[in-house]
Amino acid sequence: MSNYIVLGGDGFCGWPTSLHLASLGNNVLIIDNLVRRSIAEQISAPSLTPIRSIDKRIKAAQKIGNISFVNCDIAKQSGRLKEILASFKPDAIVHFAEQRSAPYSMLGDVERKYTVDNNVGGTNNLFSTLVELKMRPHIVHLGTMGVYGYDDAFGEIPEGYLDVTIKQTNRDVSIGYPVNPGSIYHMTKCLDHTLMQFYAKNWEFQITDLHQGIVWGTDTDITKTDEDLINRFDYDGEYGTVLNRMLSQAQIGHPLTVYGTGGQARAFIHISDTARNVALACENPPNVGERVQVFNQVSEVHKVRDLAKLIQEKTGVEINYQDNPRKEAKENELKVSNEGLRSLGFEPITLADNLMEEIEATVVKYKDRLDKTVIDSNARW
Ligand code: USQ
Repeated sequence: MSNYIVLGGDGFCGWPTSLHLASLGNNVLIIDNLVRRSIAEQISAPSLTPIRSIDKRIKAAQKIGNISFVNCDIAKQSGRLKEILASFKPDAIVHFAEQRSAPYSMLGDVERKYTVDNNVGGTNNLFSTLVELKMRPHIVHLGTMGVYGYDDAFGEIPEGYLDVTIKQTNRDVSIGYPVNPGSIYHMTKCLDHTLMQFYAKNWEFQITDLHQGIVWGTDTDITKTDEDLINRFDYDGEYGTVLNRMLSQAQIGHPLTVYGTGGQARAFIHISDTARNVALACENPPNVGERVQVFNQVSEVHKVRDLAKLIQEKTGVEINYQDNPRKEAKENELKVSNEGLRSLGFEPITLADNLMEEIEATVVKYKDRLDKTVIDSNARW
């Protein structure tokens, strides 16, 4: 049994991951400031599923395993974070505690500053506090595929590092993949990565950065077992991710909101695989003194319009190709390696596994809670 802290363990990925880690017999402490809930209120876009209060969640989760919760803002409450770390003595810390919406980060001045201060400040506070405490738990950070940009300029996207030959010296070296963020949010994950390389080099931290694709689904085998464990489901213009959004739109006959031509190719992963892969990553740290270990946490690549067509075939709903509110390539090709996690036993769930029906059933069940007025995104860049 290991002691695991999950920063941001009340969120969409953090909650099912915390449950999974506890179900494996680990002692799990969730640290969260519940900001995802307050942002949802602020933008009037609560989860489609009626997620329970954190107290009710934790009470139900204790039937699954050893799991507890502390309210702390890691970006602002360094002193409190230090006390918690010193007393819990984690073997590994999973770091989800970041503002994770690209459109939200592009809404305006307040959101840009908040996203950078919260994400980069929180990551730095975590590492700096651990240096002070002379503690070196394995840090598993949730990064994003968006750090690479989404193109095939260098062929298949490798896991964090690119093998190149330096023209001037004719030497073969492995360098960090050139970053190419497409939003303030994605940029913070690039900054986090640089920060972590320094902490790994200077203070010999063992760090794994998981470059995750777009997560779809809502339930895992565990969240399904009890209504009090239900996971959040976002469909709004800022926090809903594309596949979940379109699946919910189809259920209410709302034309599918494809931005531009829908020629954007992106990598996808099911929420159950997020939870399982984080556990695999926790159990497999890099060696002390190694550079940051990067795994691409992705299952399959699809173009947005192909997903829309798939949903249209199943439901007959219209597709609305609308002006793209984002600055991104109209069309791109994408190939991604996921060799690292596969070598540890990852067997991806794919769209072909019929789990889209499960999401449809969830949407039908909570259809009355769906507010059409929050479907459109307010962000433009
Ligand atoms: N898109 C549409 N219609 C919509 C919503 C999105 O066509 O209604 C398009 C976007 O233009 C974009 C693609 O779908 O090309 C993906 O958009 P998204 O909102 O599903 O995902 P994104 O903003 O990239 O961010 C999400 C998560 C983020 C994570 C990232 C992984 O919110 O936390 O890091 O996916 S990745 O995209 O691989 O970088």
